[in-house]
Amino acid sequence: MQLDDLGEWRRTHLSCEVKAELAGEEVIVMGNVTDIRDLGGIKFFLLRDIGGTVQITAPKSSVSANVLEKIDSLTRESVVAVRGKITTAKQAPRGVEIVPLEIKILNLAKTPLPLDPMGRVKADLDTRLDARSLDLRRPKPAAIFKIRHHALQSAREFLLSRGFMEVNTPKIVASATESGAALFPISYFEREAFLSQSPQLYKEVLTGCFERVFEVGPIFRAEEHDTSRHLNEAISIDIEMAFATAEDVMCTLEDLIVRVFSEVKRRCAEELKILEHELEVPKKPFPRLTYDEALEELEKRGVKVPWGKDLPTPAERKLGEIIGGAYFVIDWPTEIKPFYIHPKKENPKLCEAFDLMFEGLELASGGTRIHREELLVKQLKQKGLNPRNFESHLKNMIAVPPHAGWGLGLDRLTMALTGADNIREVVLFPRDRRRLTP
Ligand code: AMO
Repeated sequence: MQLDDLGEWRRTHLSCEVKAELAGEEVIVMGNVTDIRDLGGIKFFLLRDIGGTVQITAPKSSVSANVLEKIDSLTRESVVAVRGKITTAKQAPRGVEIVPLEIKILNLAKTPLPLDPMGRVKADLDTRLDARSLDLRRPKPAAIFKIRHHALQSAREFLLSRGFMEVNTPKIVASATESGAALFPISYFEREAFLSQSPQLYKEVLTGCFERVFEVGPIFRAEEHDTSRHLNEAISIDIEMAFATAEDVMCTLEDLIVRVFSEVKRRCAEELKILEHELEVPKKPFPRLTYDEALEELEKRGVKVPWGKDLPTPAERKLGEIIGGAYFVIDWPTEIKPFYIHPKKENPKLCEAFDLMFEGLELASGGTRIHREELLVKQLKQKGLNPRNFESHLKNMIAVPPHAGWGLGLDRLTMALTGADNIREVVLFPRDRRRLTP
C-alpha cells in the first residue's frame, strides 16, 4: 500500500488538548493507532500521542470513501495523521472525538506485533526487552522512565542549587579505581585501555580546581554475576566536595534523597498510581549504623558475617528488614574499601567510608578521601597495588584540598522510587552478561 508523507501537515493539537469546548474546530492530530473497531455503520480507532489518547470516529454515512479505505488498512501501532473536526460525544472517552476529513498513513506496523502495546497481555521480561521500543509505549514502563527522568532532573537541580558544577570525565581510561569490580579491556590503538569503572580519581583531582563537582555518567563493571541489582553498564551520579568530610557529604546525600523523593511524589503522582507504588519520603536524619553494629544486629537474628567481609546480599536484605527505609552503614573495615578512602585517625583498621542503603539495596557509597600523596602511596602499597600504575593520577593530585564525595546509582535509585524488583525494568536498554542488544 502507498504510504503518505507528512508534506505541509503539522500537528495542531495533542490528544489531551482535544476538548469538548473546541467542538466544531478543525484540528490535525498525529500519533499511533491503538484499538481499532468496526461496528458496521461506524469505524473507530484510538490515536495515542505523548499527551494521551483521543478517539477518531468515522460514521460510514458522513466520511469519504478514501478515509474508510485508509481505516480498513490500519494495523495497531501504525503512525497516522488525522485532519478532522472535533465533535462532542457522550459515549467517547472524555466526551469528545474527532470525525476525520482526511487521514495520512505515515507508517504501517507489521503484524503480528511482538507484544501487546496496551499491556493487557502479559509478556516476560526478555520478550519485552527484545521489543523495547514497543514495550516503552506500555503504561507501566513509560511511567518508570518518566519517574527516572524527574528523579535525575531534581537531583541535578538540587546539586546546582548547592553550588556544584557539572563535569564530564573520560570513559576510556588506563587503570582501575574500584578494586572489587573487574575492568572491561578495549583496544586503544597499539595499547590496551579500559572502560571507566567510576569517575573517582578525576572528580577528586577536580576538587582542587572547582571545589564542588558532580557528574552523571556511565560506569562499566565487568562483573559476571547475574543478579536483579547489577548491570555491566550503569549510570551513576557522582559528587566530590572540597573542605568536607564523610559526614558532610552524607548530609548532602540525605538532602538530595529527600528532595528527589519529594519531587517525584509531587511531579509523578499519576505515574506512581499507574505503578501502584506508594512512595514514602524518608525522614532525616537517616539512621547511621556502624559496620560493627550492623554485624551485631545481624548476628542477633542468626545471620553471621565474619568481621572484615563485605555484607553479602542476603545479609543486606536482612538488615533492610531490620532497619527499614533509608539508612547509612558507616565505619567500614579499611581492608574492604578502596585505596582512596581515608583510614580513621584513632583506629586505622576502620575507615571513613559509608554506604547508603534503602530497604536492603545499596544505593550509594562514598567517604572521606586521602588528599595527601604520601598517605595515598602508602595506602596503595598496603592494598597490594603498584603506585607506578597510578603515576599520572599522583602527578595530578597537586595540593588537593581535603575532600569527600559519593557515587549514587541512578538505576538503583529509580528502583527505590518505582518499587521495581529488577534493575532491568528501569534501564532503557540494559547490558548484562547475556544481553548486548538491542
Ligand atoms: P561503588 O562501586 O559502590 O562506588 O558504586 C557506586 C554506586 O553505583 C551503583 N553501582 C551499580 N549499579 C548497578 N550495577 C552495578 N554493577 C553497579 N556498581 C555500582 C550502586 C553503587 O552504590 N567510586 C565509588 C563511589 C565514591 O566513593 O564516590 C564507587 O564507584 O548504586
